[in-house]
Amino acid sequence: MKTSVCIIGGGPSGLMLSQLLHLKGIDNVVLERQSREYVLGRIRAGVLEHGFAALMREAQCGERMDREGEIHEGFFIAHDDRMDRVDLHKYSGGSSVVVYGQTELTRDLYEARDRMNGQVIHNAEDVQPHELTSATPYVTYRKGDEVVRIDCDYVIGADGFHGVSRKSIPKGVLREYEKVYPFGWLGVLSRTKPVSPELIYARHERGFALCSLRSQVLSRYYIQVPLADKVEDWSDDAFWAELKRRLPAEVGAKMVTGPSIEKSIAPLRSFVAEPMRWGNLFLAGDAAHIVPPTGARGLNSAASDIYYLYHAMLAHYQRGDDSGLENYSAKALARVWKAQRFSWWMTMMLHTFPDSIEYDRKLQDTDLAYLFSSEAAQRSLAENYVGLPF
Ligand code: RFL
Ligand code: PHB
Repeated sequence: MKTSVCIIGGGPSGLMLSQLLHLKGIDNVVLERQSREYVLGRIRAGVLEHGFAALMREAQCGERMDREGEIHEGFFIAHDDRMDRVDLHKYSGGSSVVVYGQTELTRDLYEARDRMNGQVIHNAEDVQPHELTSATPYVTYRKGDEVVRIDCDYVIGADGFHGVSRKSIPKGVLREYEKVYPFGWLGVLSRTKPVSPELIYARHERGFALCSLRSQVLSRYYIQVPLADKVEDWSDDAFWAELKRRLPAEVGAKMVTGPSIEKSIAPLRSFVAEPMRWGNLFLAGDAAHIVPPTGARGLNSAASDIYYLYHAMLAHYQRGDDSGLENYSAKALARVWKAQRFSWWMTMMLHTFPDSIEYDRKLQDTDLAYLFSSEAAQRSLAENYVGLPF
């Protein structure tokens, strides 16, 4: 098989790039290890910055997002039994975020790829890129007993943190920066009315909590848990009781509880791989960087990678201009590190650290006190949360 761009990974990053390139007549194939049902069963991001929403529209996939997604112009930070509101709209110069689940967005991208007869190959086993520094790279995968070879100009590694693409960059070239946090988030999805129309990030001595939502009838809640905890350790009743304890009393009292329809634990990690290009391999999204979910930046950092790659590929195929491809890694990493900084800061300010000393906790108190006493600090939070320009 021959194509221009072979994209490894059919998550939001890979599908979005595939759709954008196809709309401009650039031939591509997506190889996904899992089935479509499996990919759509993962409950992940809920908050999209306006830049991501704009890219969805450009990919002609924004219709349902614009109809069903909710525009949020602010969120709350709960602490010390009170709630302070961050006015995103006011402090970001009129911007906002869209609350629309990653599951729905991925479904929209799959449907768009189907409509255009895009090539998305599921259950592709043993995907392996080859000859990445040559002018004729190729990717192989196995389907049953058959090994299929795809010759291409470029390989895109959009295969997430555990993918194969990053691992094909030689150890002497790849530099990895990582910070692992000593806790995870236990998330519950439930068919209940959300406790608040806007998100609540809660700092509490028992641990962080987050009240989020997917719609007015579907709630998404998280609590910080020790890394050793297992999902089976947490009954629904125990989850709701702990969540309520970590919220201001008046919020906890209003909480509507119900059976969980999904429950999972995600460990928190900050990670960056440099460079994001090696020969004709380009990394994008979680394959190259991970943030703790506290700042809602993960998928949004993938969006800027895709935006830069898309424009670099257009310049190459339409005008023979390779400057975008040459600059991709440096340009993407500059924005990636800003998302790292913001997510790290939100995480440090709002979580309870098992080995913290009283001095650390005083600094956390002061961080919050400063935030809500300074318009400049709220402006800084808001511009990062709605997304720095691409
Ligand atoms: P994905 O989604 O991991 O997709 C990669 C795809 O590649 C496939 N794959 C392979 N395919 C072929 N061959 C191989 N060898 C392969 N290895 C893997 C995988 O099956 C998969 O389908 O990466 P992508 O596309 O870069 O998208 C990244 C986002 O998924 C991620 O950044 C966000 O979910 C992070 N995130 C959030 N981001 C936000 O912007 N806002 C949020 O509110 C937000 N909340 C979250 C989050 C992530 C969370 N978890 C579970 C980590 C909340 C949580 C709890
Ligand atoms: C979510 O709704 O899953 C969500 C929202 C905001 C975050 C992280 C996760 O910061």
